[in-house]
Amino acid sequence: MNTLEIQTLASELDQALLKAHEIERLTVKHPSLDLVSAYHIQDEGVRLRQMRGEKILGYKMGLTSEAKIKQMNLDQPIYGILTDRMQIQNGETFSLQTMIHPKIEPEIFFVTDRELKGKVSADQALAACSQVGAALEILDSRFVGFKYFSLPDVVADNCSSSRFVLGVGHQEPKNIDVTDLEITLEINGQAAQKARSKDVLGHPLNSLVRLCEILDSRGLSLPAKSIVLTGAATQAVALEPGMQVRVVVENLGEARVSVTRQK
Ligand code: OOG
Ligand code: MG
Repeated sequence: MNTLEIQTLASELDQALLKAHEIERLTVKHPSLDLVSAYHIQDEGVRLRQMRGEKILGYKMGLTSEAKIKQMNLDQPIYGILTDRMQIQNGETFSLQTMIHPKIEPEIFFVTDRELKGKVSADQALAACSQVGAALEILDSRFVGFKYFSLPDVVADNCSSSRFVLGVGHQEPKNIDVTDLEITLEINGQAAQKARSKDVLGHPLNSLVRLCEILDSRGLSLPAKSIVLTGAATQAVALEPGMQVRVVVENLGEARVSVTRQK
């Protein structure tokens, strides 16, 4: 795909994001869109956000658990970018007004202290991290009906990212074994989804390993001080006005957020 096509598709997605209207998935008109071009469209979309003053805070991995692979019918880990304007503070109430068809899902996050370059092992990833905790991710797809049948569509759309919330009670990764912790997503005080941290690629650190692999294959590295969402271990749940949502991860604390009653 040439530069002009990449810019045009990135700008269509960017307008859909800004105006909160859905568009047809890209592969309807561009069936040969591949992952390489899809990441270029994502890069261009991030550049448009940076031109509006947004700062990159980190990365989100997607499709790292069976539950998500089944829900979305897509089968390969992918990444998107997180910016400062996507962050909601823990405990905040926010409105769905700027979103099309939002969903929410529980996540485990890490923060890196040092750059991770090239292929890295889970131990090297662990040694480079200074925080691990509970997070919520709010997804929104710019595509009609939150449906797409190909990875390139979702990668181009910055992996359906919309907002994220980092929790309280996070730990220093070297002080805690995060292999097999219970993760609970509560909606209005009731458990709605449950999973275990090992459901994320066998261990959430493997998500960082995969992220570094994908970045390396693109000639990039994972910068120091990056937030990384490792991918939901459960299915995402549709967000409705008035909902109160909380994630609790055993030994890693919790994150919560509320949605305003009016859309
Ligand atoms: C893609 C994003 C997936 C996750 O945690 O697996 C994701 C989607 O579900 O639309 O964020
Ligand atoms: Mg996610």
